[in-house]
Amino acid sequence: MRIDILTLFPDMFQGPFSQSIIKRASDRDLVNIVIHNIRDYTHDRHHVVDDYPYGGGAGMVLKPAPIFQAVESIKPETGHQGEATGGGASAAPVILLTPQGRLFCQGIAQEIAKCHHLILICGRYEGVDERVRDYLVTDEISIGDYVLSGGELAAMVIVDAVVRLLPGALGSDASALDDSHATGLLEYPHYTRPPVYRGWAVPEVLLSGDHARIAKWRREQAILRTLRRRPGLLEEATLSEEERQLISKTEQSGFSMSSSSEQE
Ligand code: 6GU
Repeated sequence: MRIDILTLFPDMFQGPFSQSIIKRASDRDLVNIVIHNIRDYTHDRHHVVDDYPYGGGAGMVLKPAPIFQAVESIKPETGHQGEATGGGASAAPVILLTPQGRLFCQGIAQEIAKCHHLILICGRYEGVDERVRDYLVTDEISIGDYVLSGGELAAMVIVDAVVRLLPGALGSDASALDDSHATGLLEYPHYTRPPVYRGWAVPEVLLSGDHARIAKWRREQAILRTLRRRPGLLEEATLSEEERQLISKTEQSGFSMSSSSEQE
């Protein structure tokens, strides 16, 4: 997968992208992340990227030309513009990171992880000239209902969530399957040695070696944790009849029953 990121602050990406999963995925050529400074696509002497808003008002607006030029210089380079793609592979999505975008979630991460090529534009200042939205961008994404100073941190969040889904990016491909949200549920509790720490014991079932019992316990814990912390998520989750009964019973008992650690 190739990811091009357009930003006015390329240095912000150096730390996060040179560590951990993203670093390993880059080293293994699972992903090629290319950071572009929007300022490099200006042609005037002072490399001006922003200007006053028409109609007045506070703040500056990112000019359209450098952003269009950056995207157009990337597309032919990667052979996606107007190219016959031989079925399936479509042009690279051009995603603007903005608080006005659709809300990012695991489903969108999975959708993006299927792309061969992706272009992310980090908005800044008061905004971006609307013609970038109207004639260049194919999607707008926000990472939550709060305002960041720019799209850079959002781009890092999205790249992290997407890259860890690429086959081979994690130590074991199984590890992403149980993640919180991957199943539509929050994750079950984890324990490691020692079996008793400061008098607090690991749930007995996990030491039993009975894999079927362990799987059942984990699934129940995931459901109960989701019910208590994020009940809205259960509306979308795929649950068995038995699991729906567990939920009703827990709700009827005023959430007091617990099959061990899920008491909070
Ligand atoms: Cl994508 N950008 C900015 N500036 N703020 C945000 C955001 C994006 N997502 C949430 N807040």
